[in-house]
Amino acid sequence: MTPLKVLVVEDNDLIRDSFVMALEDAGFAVDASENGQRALERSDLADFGVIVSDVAMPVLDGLGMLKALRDRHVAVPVVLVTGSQSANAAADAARYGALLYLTKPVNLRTLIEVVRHAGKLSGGANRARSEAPPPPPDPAALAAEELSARLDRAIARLWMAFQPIVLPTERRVIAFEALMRSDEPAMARPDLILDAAERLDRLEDLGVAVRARVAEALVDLPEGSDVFVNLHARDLLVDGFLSGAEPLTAHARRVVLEITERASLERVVDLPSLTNRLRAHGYRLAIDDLGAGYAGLTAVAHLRPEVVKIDMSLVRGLDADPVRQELVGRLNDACRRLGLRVVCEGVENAAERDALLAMGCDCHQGYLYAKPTRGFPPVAWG
Ligand code: G
Ligand code: MN
Repeated sequence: MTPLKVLVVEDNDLIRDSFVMALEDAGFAVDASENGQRALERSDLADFGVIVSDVAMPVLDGLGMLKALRDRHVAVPVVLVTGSQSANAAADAARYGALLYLTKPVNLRTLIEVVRHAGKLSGGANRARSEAPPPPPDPAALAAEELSARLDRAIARLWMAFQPIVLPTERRVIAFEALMRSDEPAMARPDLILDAAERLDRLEDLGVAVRARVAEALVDLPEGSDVFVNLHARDLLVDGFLSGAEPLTAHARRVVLEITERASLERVVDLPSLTNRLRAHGYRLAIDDLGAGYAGLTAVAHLRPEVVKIDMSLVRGLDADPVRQELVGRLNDACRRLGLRVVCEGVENAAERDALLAMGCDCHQGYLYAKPTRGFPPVAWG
């Protein structure tokens, strides 16, 4: 397999060299330019599968370069690296389709991971469309069109299932998590919808539709309970999200925004100011799936959430597993000392429930109590 070609655009020699070396060591074919203008002048620009670019550079900065690329309809994934913290830059970057935002100092392992991910999205090839004649219809392109039509249908037939989050000892429902579902048969599973939206770069459309459906359902949200809404990284950067245009904002005091995956947070520049603004509206924040995949402890340090949700992979079979007990117990203790609410996800049977309660984990979600369904399902207290 030919290695993915990566262009590093960075004016600082030391940083540029360290990026180039790390990416070369990871097996990429790497070249470098010292600012955005130099990068745009390259005759081989169309050959790169991923561009990693600094934001602040002399002559032409990263956002200027990104805008010029998009004006030329060059769709190569761009990973921006910034030292300065500016929410406007983040919004601009999102508008011009930057794939990801990393803040300095950049962890080189993270950089490699992000470039690898970006390379998968580009298919390793730059798609320069403006100068080139229209490509012949190939099967992959037709598949994209079909996928897009399916996603349209899935969004048109989108609805929200709700699953209770409970305090079993008090037999009290404190909230419902909203989970995306669709009646489009080709996209019955939420991961298929998310996957399509991500591949087609239409996460924003999907997020807007989801939050509109949640806002509609809130009319019937039982008294005294809140709603947990899953959010994708990019949703935070949408212009309207913090403005009156966001339908959830009117209900923000009853809304907990669940955020997952590490890249979500790294994409967002000036996270503290963003989360402050969200909180000023009344939103609370949760780290979803803690302990799974990328949702690590640093997410708690970064986001300072009000709620953490312990992933069901740590809950499964915990009653018979001293390692899971130790991990969940310690996590629960640490989070509670920080004043956070801890929700244990995916509680499926009475043995798991009782073991959790014995460890002081009092807030549960899972099939044992109710499966996600249309409307707000009743709880089986057992
Ligand atoms: O990533 P997140 O935690 O938002 O995912 C929630 C998903 O977990 C939903 O799709 C929901 O249907 C599923 N789920 C909820 N409770 C349980 C459970 O007890 N067991 C299993 N296996 N899945 C669950
Ligand atoms: Mn969730």
